[in-house]
Amino acid sequence: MDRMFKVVVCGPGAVGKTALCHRFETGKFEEDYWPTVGCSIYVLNIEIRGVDVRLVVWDLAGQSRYDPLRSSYYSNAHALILVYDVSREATATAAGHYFTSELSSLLGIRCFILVGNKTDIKPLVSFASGLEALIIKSYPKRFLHILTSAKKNENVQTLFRETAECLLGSSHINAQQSGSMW
Ligand SMILES: Nc1nc2c(ncn2[C@@H]2O[C@H](COP(=O)(O)OP(=O)(O)OP(=O)(O)O)[C@@H](O)[C@H]2O)c(=O)[nH]1
Ligand SMILES: [Mg+2]
Repeated sequence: MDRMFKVVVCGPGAVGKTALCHRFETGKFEEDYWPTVGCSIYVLNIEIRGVDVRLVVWDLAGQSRYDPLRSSYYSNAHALILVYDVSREATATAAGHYFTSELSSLLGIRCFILVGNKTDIKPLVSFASGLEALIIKSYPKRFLHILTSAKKNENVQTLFRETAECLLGSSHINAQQSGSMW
């Protein structure tokens, strides 16, 4: 194993954090909602141009009853993936609150990926520019915004591969500038 990184996936409840991890790991999608209890760990192995990258992904519970627990999970994270649901504007607002209260001043974050999930329900998102601007202020050179559908398996590979690329320091998001991609 060449390189190993800790990646934390967070965001409000029922936006599809677990579905994205599960889709990447197993290729499957679960229609039923089974809220994560505390935190689940996924170990995702990705090969990037001959380098084996192991992402140890901490998939955090988003329901508000877990708010007091979450801060303990962020320590030593290399990358953050913040997920909202493109079909529910309130989840972008909630993601903004997450960002301000928990994520804006973490140390050691090399890559920040904002994810709008559920594009199979609503293909474009019109309300996330404020959230983008907020995050870019704290992570100007390490930010990417990706739209996904765990259900249709759209951009899920891209999400985790770009995360691995960024962590290796070889991604365009590190080398040049932040931007949106979908
Ligand atoms: N249509 C659609 N539904 C999705 C998608 N991703 C997840 N879902 C559904 O949304 C619900 C919540 O998905 P989860 O992955 O459990 O959500 P979560 O963000 O992990 O939720 P917590 O663990 O409570 O924080 C489930 O019913 C999923 O089937 C998607 O891309 N499209
Ligand atoms: Mg979950």
